[in-house]
Amino acid sequence: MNINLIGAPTFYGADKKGPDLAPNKLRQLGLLSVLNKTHKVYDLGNVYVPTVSTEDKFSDHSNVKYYNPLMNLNSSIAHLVSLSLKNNYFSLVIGGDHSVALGSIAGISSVYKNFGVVWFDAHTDINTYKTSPSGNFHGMPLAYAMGLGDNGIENIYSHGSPIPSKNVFIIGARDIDSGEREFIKEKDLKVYSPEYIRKRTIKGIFDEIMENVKSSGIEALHISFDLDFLDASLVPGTGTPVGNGFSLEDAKEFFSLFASTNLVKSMDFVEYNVLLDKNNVTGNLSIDLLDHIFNKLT
Ligand code: DIR
Ligand code: MN
Ligand code: MN
Ligand code: MN
Repeated sequence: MNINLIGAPTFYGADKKGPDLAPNKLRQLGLLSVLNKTHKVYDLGNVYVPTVSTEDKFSDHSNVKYYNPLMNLNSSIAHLVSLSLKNNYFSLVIGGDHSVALGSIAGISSVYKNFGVVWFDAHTDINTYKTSPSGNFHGMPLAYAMGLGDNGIENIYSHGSPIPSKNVFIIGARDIDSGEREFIKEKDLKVYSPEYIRKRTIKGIFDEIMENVKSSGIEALHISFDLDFLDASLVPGTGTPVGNGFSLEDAKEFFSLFASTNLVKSMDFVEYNVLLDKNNVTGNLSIDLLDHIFNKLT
């Protein structure tokens, strides 16, 4: 297939430097040659992110850091993702922190009427400005994508619309804030905890999700992969690592299964913090995982 590679070099959503360096670092570590093994890759470069001083982080919104630059970045991402999908190109967005997923989802929503989001993460990222304990945008993108909190998806991209909560599947969450727990209950969100996954097996979870996908008539899937889905011991180079997570083999098993559906049209790979990494272990692991994923996708 044809792939558009889109770098989204920001740390603003995490308020911790390092993820902004990830797209170029992954290119250095061989990302293009891995993708080119089985696909034709067009590297569109990195989307422009303006420099904003730390004193100005709350200047656009009293509860959300770097609100305007992140909404603008997401608007650009949405535009590129939309163009990619309309031309039948796979969209691969390399963060950056997880705030950039809002742009992907907004872009997809302008092309597919009924699509699903599979969110691999130790967190659920469904805080709003009202519930967020940190004010960090990377804890909020799924909420914005579902139309919770401020206008998010409706504002950043004129053709985008909120994704219904029944089309969202969150895999691996184990560090969930109290406001997020309320949303999960209220919206009856499908959140698969490590305990539940281990009990039901990875294939069992996949089958459960695919039953929902089929009964909802979902025509495309977006995978949003936060590196902290993996166990903290495996990923020193991520900003908010959490224990009781998954192995690289677990992640590969999930990806092989989702790839086999032929429904995956786009992906985010986020939260690789280059400055926190030790001897490139997280960087090299990322390349290994991306190699596996894109070998399976056809
Ligand atoms: C926490 C941490 N739930 C917050 N979130 C994330 O700040 O909202 N860490 N996404 O990766
Ligand atoms: Mn996340
Ligand atoms: Mn996370
Ligand atoms: Mn946390």
